[in-house]
This record gives sequence, structure tokens and C-alpha cells, in this order.
Amino acid sequence: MGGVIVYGSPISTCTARVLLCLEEVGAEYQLVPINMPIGEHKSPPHLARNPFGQIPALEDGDLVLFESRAISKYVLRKYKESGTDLLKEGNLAESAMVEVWLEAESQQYNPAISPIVYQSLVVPKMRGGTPDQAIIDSSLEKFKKVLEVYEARLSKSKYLAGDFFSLADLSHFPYTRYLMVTPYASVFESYPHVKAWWEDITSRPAFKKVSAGMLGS
Ligand code: GSH
Repeated sequence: MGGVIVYGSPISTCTARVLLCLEEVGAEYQLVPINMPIGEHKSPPHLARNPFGQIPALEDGDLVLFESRAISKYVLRKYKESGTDLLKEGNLAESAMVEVWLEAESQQYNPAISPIVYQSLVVPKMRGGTPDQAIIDSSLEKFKKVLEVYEARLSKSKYLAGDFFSLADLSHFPYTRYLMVTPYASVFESYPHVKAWWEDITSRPAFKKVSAGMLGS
């Protein structure tokens, strides 16, 4: 099998981000599973790929990359001839807006949503523990403030960076996909433009395919 190699797990949010990019551009790739429950992500062969001992990592010949958002940009640049342009690098203003909303995803959206998903999904289903409701409640308050900003933005443009689908939208998928299988999915009901945006992006074939490999499908 040819193409790039992704080391990760289809249920991991950061792996899903990279797989979505590969699916969007129609690239040939191989997903090599890393067995996290037995600690394979901390083993010397994987530490050689990702020195932080995390997934995903991507290998393309001699080039080895980690950090899912950086890998995503590499994939989209490598396969730009596919005709799927999710970075808009030919337009200074559009590409800057893609970067703005990618940063918003990693610096604002992700820190607010990830503790909700971790406590309400990962802790009970994968760690056999009891969710910490205080963490969920305070994160929900933070997340609602972030969603207010998103609601205002998405009432002015169809997608986050403008009236075009981009990596900025795609990057929000993995954690939001997991929030939707928690008891807190209903938080989106108060934000109609965010809800419509979510329904739009999840109708894409790449999203359906990657989603099918995630938990709670
Ligand atoms: N910023 C990194 C990225 O975007 O790739 C985060 C990677 C990350 O947190 N990966 C998780 C992981 O490997 C799985 S989704 N966790 C195990 C650990 O941190 O030991």
C-alpha cells in the first residue's frame, strides 16, 4: 500500500483531524494503529516519531511529523493539486482568516470543550471513573461564551473563515463530534447558526467516513 503513513487511532480526536484532511483531498494513506492502552505511544519506536509520546504522527518517506494541525496543513499543501483548497493560500486575506479561526479552535474552543468531553465520555467509558461535575459545569460556562462568539460570526458568514469551507471548520470536528454523543449536545440548541454550520459540515462524505470509526457511532 502506498501513500503517507499515519500512526494513531481512529477514535482519537487529533488522529481524526488528520484523517479528515486525507479523506477530503482523496489521498492514498495507511493508518497504522498505535495501541494506547498498552502504552505503545510511549515506546521508543513511537517516541522517535513523536517525542511527546502522543498520537498522531505522520510519515512521508524520510519526513516525520507530529502535531495534528501542522500535519493537516502539510497534507493539504502536499495534495493541493487534488482541487480541494482548504487553506486558501492563493489569497492573503482568506488564508489569514483561515489561520485566525484555526487559532480560535485551538486556543478558545478546544480548551473549553475538551474537559466536557473528557469528563462526560472518556472518564466513565474508558477510565471506569465518575465524571467531575464541577469541571463539566465550569467548562460549560466557558464553552457557552465561546459559542456566543461563534454564533455572531456564523450569522455573518456561512463558514468560519468566510463563505468557503476550510481547515478552520474541519478542525472543529473531532471534539464537537464527541460532545454530540454526551448529555451536553443540547447546548448547541441555543445557537442556531452554529447548529446549522455543524449540520452542514457533518454532511460531507469525509466527515461521515471518519466519524464512523470514532466512539459512539
Ligand atoms: N497537540 C497535539 C496534536 O494536535 O497532535 C495533541 C496530541 C494529543 O493530545 N494526543 C492524544 C494522546 O496521544 C490522543 S488524542 N494522548 C496521550 C498522552 O498525551 O499521553
